[in-house]
Amino acid sequence: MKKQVLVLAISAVLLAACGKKEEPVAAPAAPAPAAAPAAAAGPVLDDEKVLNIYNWPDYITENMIADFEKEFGIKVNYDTFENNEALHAKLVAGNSGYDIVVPTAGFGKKQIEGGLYQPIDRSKIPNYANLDPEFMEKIAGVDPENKHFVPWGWGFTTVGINKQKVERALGGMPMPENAWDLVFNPEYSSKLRSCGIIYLDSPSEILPVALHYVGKPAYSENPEDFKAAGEMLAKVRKDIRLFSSTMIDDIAGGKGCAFVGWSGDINIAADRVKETGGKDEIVPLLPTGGGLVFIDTMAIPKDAKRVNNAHAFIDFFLRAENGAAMANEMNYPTGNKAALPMIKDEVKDNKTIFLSDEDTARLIPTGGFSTEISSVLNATYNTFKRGR
Ligand code: SPD
Repeated sequence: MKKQVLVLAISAVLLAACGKKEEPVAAPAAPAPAAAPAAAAGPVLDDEKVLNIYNWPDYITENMIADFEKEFGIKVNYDTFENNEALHAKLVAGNSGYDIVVPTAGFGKKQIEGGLYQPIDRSKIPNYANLDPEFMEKIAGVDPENKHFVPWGWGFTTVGINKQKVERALGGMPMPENAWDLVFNPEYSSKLRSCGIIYLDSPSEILPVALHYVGKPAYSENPEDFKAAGEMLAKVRKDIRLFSSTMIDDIAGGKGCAFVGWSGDINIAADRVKETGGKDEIVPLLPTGGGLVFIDTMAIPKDAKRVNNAHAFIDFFLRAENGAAMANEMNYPTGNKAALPMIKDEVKDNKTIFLSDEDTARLIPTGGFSTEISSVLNATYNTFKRGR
């Protein structure tokens, strides 16, 4: 597949984001003619030179915040959350103090519907034009007309392995055809128990892939499906060493050999092992049973106080060079089409960052659970994690 269109290719699997077909989204608004002189003079900023951002851990390039602070004279307070549930609780409680938060699009659909975000003002974001319109069309599946969400990064939840450790632990048993067997099938997980299995720690991360593995819709709304997923998970519970949504150091430090984790994070751990001269190969696998797509997005909470500063940061993030840095440094592409020529060949050629057509076709589309099924989702996960 041509590298330049790899980001576009992912679009095909994102379509089912909310199970309905959306009208094509209008091309991003071009900056109004009158905006040109203002842009040259710099964006409008709030009197208070502060910006509070709430994002996932290990999800921003090294210099992004410092560069923004220097250029705009704004002090950025940057906090992190480990799962969508934690972000959701903050938003629902209100007065979070954050000016930009980074929900996963499918999960964030109900936050839009609940009025927790204010619309983005595209006239304040000239670099919005850098975004790939086809990619934005897919986000419109959860955010009609792209009113609230601006892409941060995307990837997929998958099985990662420490190849040498897994091979040793399997002791001659061949790798399964479907990599999910390593973490969901007791025949394999019982063998990997000794070298350590790590799972992401949240209901909305584990249940979609577990549901899919047992042949149910990843975002099922049927309590019976959760029962089936819960029964499967109960059988492997004793083999899981650690639940963590910040597993990069644990992977690189050898605390586990098989992981249910995010593609980019597993690649970051792989880079870290190489940088420190480690010999083990850390690999995010591309399961024949599919990885689960996610798209994380920037949004402005409805009660945000520094809305102009938030727009200035979103515009800064959407610069082509910053989009490229997200892929080059963090192993997460961003939906920024203008960034593609600046992405390093070694990153473009990594088939676990920019997937082949065949692997793309196998991805499980992104989505979200309704508020109604949340109690079943949480109860299934908590019962599994408690182990009884
Ligand atoms: N290093 C953090 C990467 C954040 C990934 N967000 C994943 C959301 C999946 N539902």
